[in-house]
Amino acid sequence: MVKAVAVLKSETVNGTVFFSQEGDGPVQVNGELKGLKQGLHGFHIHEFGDNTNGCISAGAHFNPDQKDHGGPTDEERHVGDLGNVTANAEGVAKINISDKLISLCGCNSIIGRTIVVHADPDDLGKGGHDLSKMTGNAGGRLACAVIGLAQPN
Ligand SMILES: [Cu+2]
Ligand SMILES: [Zn+2]
Repeated sequence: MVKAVAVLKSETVNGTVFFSQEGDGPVQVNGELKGLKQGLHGFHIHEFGDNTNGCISAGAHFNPDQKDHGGPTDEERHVGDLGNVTANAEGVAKINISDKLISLCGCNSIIGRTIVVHADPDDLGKGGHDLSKMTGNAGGRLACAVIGLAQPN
């Protein structure tokens, strides 16, 4: 079992996201984010674990296979495309995702990269906007954090 964690903290949004993986199996992504506007918010792994210029220096979506942006269940997607999280009326988003493409080891490893939650919904590549096939047109980066290894226990 490999475990990882990311602690997000910005002026408005904060929370913790936990990752775990058994062997080559899917990665379980669990956690909670607070301080969001009610509704959908794009949720991705971005390429770099570089937050020197805030969330901007994390770069684009993690995309080792040079694909177009998509939704998590699509064949055509970035490895980092985890879709959306949904915030309730209190601004809390509970995260409970199982993803087969991201990994905590090997070529698709997300360790040392950045998790980002966005201001707007990710259109999963289907919105018809110029940015749909690149970013899902998910708007600004509200909060982010570098994903680090955690004690497996
Ligand atoms: Cu993103
Ligand atoms: Zn993407």
